Order: sequence, then structure tokens, then C-alpha cells
Amino acid sequence: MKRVFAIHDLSGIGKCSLTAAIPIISAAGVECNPVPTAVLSTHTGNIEGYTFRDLTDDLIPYIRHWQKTGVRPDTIYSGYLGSERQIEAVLEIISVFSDNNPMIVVDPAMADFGVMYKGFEIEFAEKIRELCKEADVITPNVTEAALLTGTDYKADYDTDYLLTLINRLSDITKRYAVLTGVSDIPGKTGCLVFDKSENRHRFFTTDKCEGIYYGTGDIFTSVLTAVMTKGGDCFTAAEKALNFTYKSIYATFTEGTDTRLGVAFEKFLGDLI
Ligand code: PXL
Repeated sequence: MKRVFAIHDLSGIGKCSLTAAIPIISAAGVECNPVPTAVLSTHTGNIEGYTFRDLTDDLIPYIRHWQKTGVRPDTIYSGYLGSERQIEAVLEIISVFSDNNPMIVVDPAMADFGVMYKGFEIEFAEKIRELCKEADVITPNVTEAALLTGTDYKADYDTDYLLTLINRLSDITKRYAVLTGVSDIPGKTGCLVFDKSENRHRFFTTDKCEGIYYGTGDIFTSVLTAVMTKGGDCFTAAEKALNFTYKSIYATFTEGTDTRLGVAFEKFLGDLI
């Protein structure tokens, strides 16, 4: 079996980060070894009063123990990181396992809708950029892509703007940039995949459900990571990830549940088996 080291926080409620990565990657038949960066009672988006236990000091001893056991990753996948020290720890983890030449997937989860997530300063983007430079695949949304490339954020963008962003992102990633939550068709959403080695891009499109759906970036990148770890190319993986994420959002949209609590991805895990 293939093996992914998933470096994210564990948020007890909200179905994002590890609580999305573990079931999704496992359902796809890939072993997911979690490296928890922090434990929170919920994610931090539009919910007050959450607990936050930082685990930064544990990360290197944790991974050194794995190194001694002889376990090696096929993929290292990082998501939401809480501090610059955590980014440094991920860089160290990548370097510790570099002999195995794992695929590196970095979701630079730090911002959305033109603003940084709660608790982040703008300097954080500079450091995440360093991490993205080590990645074979990066999966920013438009806000994150704008921050990473020093481009002005536009809420109302056109296709030229998206192509500018993706071209600038290609200077940061080693191979693929996947821009999430975008479309070249008005009223639709989806993603834009760019392969720098072949200078090729392609849009994938789905319908759009109105509302803010928390954790969906993590769900998307977890499916993408699983499929690519099994040998799928990035374009196929992005299409599968988009369809899975759309189905999960649509189920939540029609049920009308509190979207801060995450989307109903569990209903579709069978699709990944
Ligand atoms: O990737 C989303 C995410 C993950 N983890 C935590 C978050 C968020 C988004 O707000 O707050 C703790």
C-alpha cells in the first residue's frame, strides 16, 4: 500500500484538516499517517471560543521516531499550519525523508474571500511561499494565489486574471499548480490545473451552490492527494476531487445544515473505494 504523511491540525468539529484527510485518503486505499500540528475544538472560521493546543514542539521528535521505525512516505501532504515555526518543521520533515523522494503536496491554507484566516499576519504568506517552492503540487484558492504571487486580489475576476495567477504560481511550484474555487464560465465554479513541465492548463467545472462551505479545500486536496499517490495524473485527480467535493457540498446545500460544521462528505466515501 502507498502511504501519505498528512501534516495538519485536528479540529474536533468542522470536518476539515485531519478529520477530512484521514477518512478520505483511507477510503481510497492509501494509508494515512497523521502528523497533528495542533488540536482545536473546532476550526477557526466564524466560530467563537474554540480551544487551541499547539503541538509544534512535538513535531520533530514525533517524526524522528517514525524515521527510526523505518517507515517512509510516498507522499508528504501539508495543510493548515498555525505558525512560521510549524512551516519550518514541515520543511525539516521534507528534508528528513528526502531520500525516499516522496511527492510533496502543499495546500497553502491561510486565507479566503480576500482575507487571511483568524490569527494570521501577512508575513505568513512569505513563509508559506518558501514551503510551496518544495512542492510538486500546490492547491491555493484565489486569495492565497494572490498573496503568494504578490498580485492584487480580485473578487470579480475574468479568465485572463486566472491565467495570470496560474502563470505566476508556476514560478513557485515544482510542477503542478491547482487553483481552486474558480471557473472560466460565469455562474459556475471548479478548478484550474496547470502542468508546468508540459506548459498545459485545463479548467474543470461544476455547478455552484451559494454559501460558504468550510473544509471543502481540505476535502478537495485530500482526494487529489490520494489519487495522485496511487499514480493518477494531476488532471484526472483534480477532476475526481472536484466531483467528490461538489457532491458533498450539494448534499449539504439541499439539507440546509449549518455549513460551519462542514459538508456531508461521508455519504460519498464509497465513491473513493
Ligand atoms: O483548511 C481549513 C482550516 C483548517 N484548520 C483550521 C482552520 C481552517 C480554516 O479556517 O481554522 C484550524
